[in-house]
Amino acid sequence: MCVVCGCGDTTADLDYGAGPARVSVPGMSQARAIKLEADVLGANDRVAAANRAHFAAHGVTAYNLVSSPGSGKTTLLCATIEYLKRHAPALPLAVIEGDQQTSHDADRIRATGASAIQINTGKGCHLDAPMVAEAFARLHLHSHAHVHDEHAHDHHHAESLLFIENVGNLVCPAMWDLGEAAKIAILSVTEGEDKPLKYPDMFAAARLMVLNKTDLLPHLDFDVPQCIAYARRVNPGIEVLLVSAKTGTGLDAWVEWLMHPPSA
Ligand SMILES: Nc1nc2c(ncn2[C@@H]2O[C@H](COP(=O)(O)OP(=O)(O)O)[C@@H](O)[C@H]2O)c(=O)[nH]1
Ligand SMILES: [Mg+2]
Repeated sequence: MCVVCGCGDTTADLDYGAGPARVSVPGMSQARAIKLEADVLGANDRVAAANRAHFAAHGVTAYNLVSSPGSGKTTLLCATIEYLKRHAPALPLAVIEGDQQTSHDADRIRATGASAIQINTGKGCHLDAPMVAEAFARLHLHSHAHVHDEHAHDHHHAESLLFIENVGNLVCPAMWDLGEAAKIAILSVTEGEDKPLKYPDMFAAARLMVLNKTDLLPHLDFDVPQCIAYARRVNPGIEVLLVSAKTGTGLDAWVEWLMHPPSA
């Protein structure tokens, strides 16, 4: 007899996502949990839609970078900004940084010369659309003079870029729409190829999976084709790029992807 719940089975695995709410909240019924989630996400999604319209009106292509802590989001952003400074110096760009505490990452971005706003979420484990709306209002990205060249009305070519680095974890940011053109999941090869299967919501929500730290592959057992197969099992349409933010390998294709945002 199991001493915790009194059931007879002491070996069966536990699944707290099997109920209709897909989540267990102590002290709350499944029906109440569903209602609460619908209310909160509904409020968020209305602001996300306004963000999306606001970005479009200003020619801003926004990307929501999601990953576990330490996969290399900030390092990749710094490398991307340096790359763009060399190859597209006139392209306006800015960064919104999300972390529970500190402005370390915004400071790292500002050191490249780019504008950055830090959002500290306190106990929060993800950014939400109202936070991004408030941060965007502080950036001057939306007040830049539009360049009406041959690309100005070409919706397949980004006029300006907004990078949103979400709070590092592979769970919470998955279901929060910030108004981005795409979520981009960064997975470093030190994390293990099974992460898309273990955290399927994140990889299902992402348009692109970037495998980072490929410079370390010679030292690891990480199976790249297996990882891509796992990611496509949860999201058959997911695109994949391999990069090393440290050495610059793969940055050409990465920037090419960013500059030609996927259609909705
Ligand atoms: N070897 C290697 N290390 C990297 C690479 N990208 C990031 N790192 C390191 O990984 C650590 C975490 O990077 P950071 O950008 O802070 O990750 P974040 O938490 O996702 O923003 C730092 O020590 C980086 O120097 C890479 O491509 N190769
Ligand atoms: Mg970071």
